[in-house]
Amino acid sequence: MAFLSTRRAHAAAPWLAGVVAVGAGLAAGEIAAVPVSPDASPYFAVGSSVVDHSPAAVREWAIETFGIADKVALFVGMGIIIAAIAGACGYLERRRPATGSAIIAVFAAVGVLAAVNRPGATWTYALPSIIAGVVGIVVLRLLLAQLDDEPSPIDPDVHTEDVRRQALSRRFVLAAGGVAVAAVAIGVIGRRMLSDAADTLADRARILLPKPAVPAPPVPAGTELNLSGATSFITGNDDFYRIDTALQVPTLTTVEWRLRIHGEVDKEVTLTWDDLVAMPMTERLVTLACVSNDVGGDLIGNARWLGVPMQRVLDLAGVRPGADMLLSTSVDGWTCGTPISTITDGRDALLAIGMNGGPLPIEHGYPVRQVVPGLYGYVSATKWVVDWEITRFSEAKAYWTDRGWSALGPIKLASRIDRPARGTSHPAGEVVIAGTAWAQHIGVERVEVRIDDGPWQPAELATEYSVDTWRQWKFVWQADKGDHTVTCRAFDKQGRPQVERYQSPAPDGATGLDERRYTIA
Ligand SMILES: Nc1nc2c(c(=O)[nH]1)N[C@H]1C(S)=C(S)[C@@H](COP(=O)(O)O)O[C@H]1N2
Ligand SMILES: [Mo]
Repeated sequence: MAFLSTRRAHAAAPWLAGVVAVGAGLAAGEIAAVPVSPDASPYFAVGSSVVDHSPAAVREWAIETFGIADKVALFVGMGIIIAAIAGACGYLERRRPATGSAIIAVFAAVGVLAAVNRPGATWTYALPSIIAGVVGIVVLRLLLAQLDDEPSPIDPDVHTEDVRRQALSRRFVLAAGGVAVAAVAIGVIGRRMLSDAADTLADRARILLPKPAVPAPPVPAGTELNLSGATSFITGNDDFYRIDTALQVPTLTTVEWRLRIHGEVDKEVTLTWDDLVAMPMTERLVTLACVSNDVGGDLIGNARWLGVPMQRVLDLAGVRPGADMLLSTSVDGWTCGTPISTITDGRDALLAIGMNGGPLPIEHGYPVRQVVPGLYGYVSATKWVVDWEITRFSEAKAYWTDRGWSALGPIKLASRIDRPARGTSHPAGEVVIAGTAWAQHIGVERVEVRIDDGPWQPAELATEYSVDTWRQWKFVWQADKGDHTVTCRAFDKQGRPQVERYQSPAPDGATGLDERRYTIA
C-alpha cells in the first residue's frame, strides 16, 4: 500500500484504473466470444483486420523485421498501444467524467466493426465487443469511484487526511488488484477455449473427405414439390435443428479423435481417424428427429450423411452373444443407449463423418457422430462420439433414460402442415396446402387432409426417396369464405394411421394431429 500513499502514486491511480478497466473489458470480450466464434474476439478481430488491411509493403516489412513472430509482434504492439490509450482513458475520465468512457465506447465500436466484417460473420459477432465496452466503462467508473472519496487537499486536519488517504488507497488497490486478477484468469480461460475452437475449425478446413464407395441414390424429380414456404426436401446445415446438452460446443480435432470399443466384445478395439477413413464409406439420406419435437414442430431435418456402416465397426470388436445395447458416450460425457438390433438389421446406421457434402459442422458432432434411421436422436445420434461400450438394457441406462425417458425410442409416425403460414388470410378459391410426413424406416403410404369437420380427403404425395426420409405432400383446397381449420394425418406402409389423441413428447415422443387455422376473405 505504501506506494499509493504518496501524491505521485495518487496521480498514477487513474491511469492504473484505465488499464485495469480496459483489461477487464478485453477479458470479458474473450470469454463472450467463446459461444460465438474465435473471430468474434474484439482483440483478434481488430488484429486480424489490421493484418488484412495493411498495405503489402507494411506486411513485408513486418515479416522481414519480426520473421515468423510477425503476428506475435502485432498483438504485443497492439497491447502496448491499447494499454497506453487505456491509461489515458483513466486519466481523462478522472479529470472530465465521461471522456474516458467515450473513448472506450469508440474502441468497442471499432471492435464491432472489425468483428462483423470477418468472413462468415453474423450480427452475433458484435456482442463480444459490446460486452467488452460495457464492462470496460463500468469497471472504470467503479474504480474511479474508489478515489472519489478522497478528502480535499485543503482539509485542515492533516493527520485525518493521511489516515483516510491510507484507507482509501487500500480500498482502491484491493479493487483494482481484484479486478486485474479476475480479468487475467477469465482472459486466459477465454483465450484457451477460443484457441481450441480455432484449432478445430482449422482441422475441419484442412481434412478431405473420402468419396463414398456406396453413394446415395440420386434424388428423383418429384421428390421436391418446390412450393414456396414449404420445407425443402434436404435441410441445409444452417437450418438443421440442433439439440444437445453441451453449454460449450465440444472441440475435438481428427488428430485427437479416438473411438474405444469395449465391454462385451471379443476383443477391445481403439479406432483412429485414419483407421476410420480407410474403411469404405456409405452415403445415405436420413431424416433425423428429436423426441422433443411436438406436434407440428420443427425439431426434424433431412440430410445427406457420409459414414461407415456401424455394423462394420462393431464387427471389428465382435459383439458377444446376449449383449443388446450399444452405450455410446460423447467427448463431453453425454450417453446414449442404442439397440444393437437396429445396427445389425441391415438398415443404414452410420458412424458419420460428413453432412451434406462437407465434414460435420462442429455443432453437429465434428468429427464423428452416429445416425441411425428410425430412432429419435436421444437413443441413436451421439455427436462427438468417442466411446462404445457393448452392454445390456438390463444393466445400463443412458443420459435421458436416466431422467425418465423411454429406453427405446422409435420415431413415431407423424405429419405436419408447412404452408400456408399459420393464421394467415387468403382470398377465396384455390389455396395450396403442403407439408411433410414421416414414417421412419417403414415409409409413408398416404396422407389425408380434413377441412373443419368435413370428410378426410387424400393429399397428393411427392415421389418417395426412401423409407428413411420424410415425404412431401400437397392438397389443393377450394376455399370458401370464413374461418377454417385444416388438419392432416398420415398412414404408414403397414396400414397404421397416425395416433389422433394428443400426447406430449415425454416419455417417448408426441402423438396427435397437426392443424392450422386460416381466414378466407
Ligand atoms: N453428445 C451429444 N450428442 C447428442 C445429444 C447430446 O446432448 N449430446 N443430443 C441428441 C439428441 S436428443 C438429438 S435429437 C440429436 C440432435 O442432433 P443435431 O443437433 O445434429 O440435430 O443429437 C443427439 N446427440
Ligand atoms: Mo432429441
